[in-house]
Amino acid sequence: MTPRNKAAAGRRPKAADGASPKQAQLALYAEDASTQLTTNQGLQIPDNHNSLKAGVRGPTLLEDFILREKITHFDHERIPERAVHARGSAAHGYFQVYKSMSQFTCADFLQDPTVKTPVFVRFSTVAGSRGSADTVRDARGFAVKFYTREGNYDLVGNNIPVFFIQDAMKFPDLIHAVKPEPHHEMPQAASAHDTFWDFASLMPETTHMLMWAMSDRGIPRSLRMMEGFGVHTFRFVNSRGESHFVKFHWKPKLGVHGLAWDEAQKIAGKDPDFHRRDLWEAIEAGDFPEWELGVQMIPQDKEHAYGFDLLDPTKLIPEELVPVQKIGKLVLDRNPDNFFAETEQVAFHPGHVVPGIDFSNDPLLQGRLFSYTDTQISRLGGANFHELPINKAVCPFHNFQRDGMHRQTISRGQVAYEPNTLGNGTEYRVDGASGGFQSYPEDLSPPKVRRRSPSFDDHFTQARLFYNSQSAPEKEHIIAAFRFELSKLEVPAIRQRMVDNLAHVDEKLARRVAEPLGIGAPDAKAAAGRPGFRDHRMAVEVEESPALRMVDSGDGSVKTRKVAILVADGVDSASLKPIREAIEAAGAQCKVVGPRLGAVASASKRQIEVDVTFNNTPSVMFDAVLVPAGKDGVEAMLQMGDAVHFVHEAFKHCKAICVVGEGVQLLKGLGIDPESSPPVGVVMAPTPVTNMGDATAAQQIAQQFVGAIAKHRHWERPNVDAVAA
Ligand code: HDE
Repeated sequence: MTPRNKAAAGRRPKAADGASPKQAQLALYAEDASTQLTTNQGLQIPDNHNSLKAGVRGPTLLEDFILREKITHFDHERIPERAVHARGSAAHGYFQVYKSMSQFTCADFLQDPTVKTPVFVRFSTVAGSRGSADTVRDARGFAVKFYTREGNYDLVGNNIPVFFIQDAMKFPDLIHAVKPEPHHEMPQAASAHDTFWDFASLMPETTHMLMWAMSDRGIPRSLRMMEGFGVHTFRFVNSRGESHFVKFHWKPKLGVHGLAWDEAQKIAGKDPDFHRRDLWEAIEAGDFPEWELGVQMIPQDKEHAYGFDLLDPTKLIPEELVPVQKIGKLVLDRNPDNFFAETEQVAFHPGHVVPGIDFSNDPLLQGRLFSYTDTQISRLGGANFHELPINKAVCPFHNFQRDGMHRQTISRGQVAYEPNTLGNGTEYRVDGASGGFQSYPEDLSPPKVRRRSPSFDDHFTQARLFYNSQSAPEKEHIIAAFRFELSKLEVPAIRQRMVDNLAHVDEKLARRVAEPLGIGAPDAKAAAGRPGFRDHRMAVEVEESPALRMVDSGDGSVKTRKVAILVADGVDSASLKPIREAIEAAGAQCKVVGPRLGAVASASKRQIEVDVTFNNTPSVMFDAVLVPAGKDGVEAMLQMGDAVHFVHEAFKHCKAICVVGEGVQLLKGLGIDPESSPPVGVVMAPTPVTNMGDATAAQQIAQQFVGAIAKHRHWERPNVDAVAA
């Protein structure tokens, strides 16, 4: 064990030390590294370097069962990756309700505020393979497994509250269109290719989710800084059998933040594990990510009170119409012990529900209820995947399902059927009289039809609502993202169809998107004439919803933000100290970035330890940059392309920057006049402060910098596109 692993292992709860029921259960399956090697049958292995041969230079003998066992196991180490959401990262934690929700649902885990329900949460991208990069433009999965006392409940959601399609029938088409193209398997983990936009442009019901995917929601800064949504309308049912429709929301404590697109693409190369690492490191450091569970509830008899259909998964319920009530919190406080056993083998399913939570007739949800068990059977090699430790319920479970691949349970006795009298000697019958999960007895008198409801026929009003609700820079990001994606298409007719559709969201948006694409002006009429087009406009109930934008979200704290402190021989260490202390006191994390590992010498000949280099950890790994004073140090950095690029790139990506004294020289070339007021998000400390005789002035500078970091990004910073970085 490395010292770090040892420390982590020491910290992790074992079965006996008050761990959650799930941790206690998992501990039964855990094993620690051992110094002795055996075969799978327990036979000690005498030599783990040499196979059994006929003479030292002779051929290997078939008899070598030790070699065969080892190679055979290796040959079968891989399982199929998930058909979608293959790339994921997960963590353990708990959920705690704030107060009893018994008025609305009888779900046991939503009753008692003193109960901590263990959870396992897996975040994912959708389109990419298991080894693809984290920061690609995509929706993110947000799947929560609650190990409740009534069985497992899975809330299998996304970070976008609506979906591309309205009916499960179209899911395989959608996924085939977005995945790498079948003839050459390109591009990986990207929607910027012809087949995706061909499909999207022919299916205007995708428009609303496209707006979200092209916004900064598609490139989250961190898994810890994104919202989650159950997407579909579900039902809460209370003990009197009364039903409320419910939409689920996860609201992150750290706010909702995105990357710059240029930054996201660079990170995909510099650190493809960016989100996975960020989640892992935050939990290891004790900065446990936290979300609040929010619900929007609608009484059963108000089902038709809104202009949109609650069953349509391309629609959200504006928070201005139905407020989100926060009912509990989710905390992730423990990394998995083994990626494969936990993150890879976990099997979610929207049909894993508990009494008090039920489905709506959303046709996308209805299709999902079939798909998830089905897919696990091939992915996890049979019908017994519920017995895998990570999937196993913490409450007792029992039925007469038997046998199958990899069965673990040893079911005792003669009886494997119901009703029976032989099991325990008295008649045993399950007839619905003794509780358990009761489906909501919805009144249905349907004709059997294969048709879309006309109430699903407005494809643009909420896309427009989303667009209108964005701040000016966020609108620009959406336009830029559409331009990027559509510019990658080889077939101009697809670009044209797409902008024709966008004209139904917003004329100006469509025109701006079309400008650099080498196509004609957007033609709304042409779009309206195409098959599949539906624009039966619903009443506009909300014109603008501030809850849909990301700017200014969060509690204004800088907790866990990453700040780079640039150094070289000759920087002024005295000017760094008070600013660094203030940043760290506010909860941000500093790393000293220098030209080489080891240490540099400050102007006053103090040693400054370097954590990472300009070259191995570039500016895209940080949220903010601090450039100290010190003539010689700054001179040295000006000679280093990587150091200059670091600052220019951070500027281009609208990050908070603090330059002290001569450090301002590193902004040279950005057209910034040190004498005039600095650009938004840039804090300039005048030279006297660098001498740091004046502690109050230093404090003020530090506080300004912390304030700038808390804003996350200064998207309104002008002319960043002109920066060559
Ligand atoms: Fe999924 N989805 N999905 N999905 N989905 C899967 O199940 C599917 C949909 C979501 O971390 C698969 O175990 C169909 C919406 C997440 O393990 C598969 C339809 C939402 C995850 C599947 C949808 C999701 C999956 C692949 C349309 C947001 C990852 C592997 C009818 C509410 C869970 C697996 C994890 C995974 C099918 C639509 C979220 C193939 C058929 C809408 C977060 O069964």
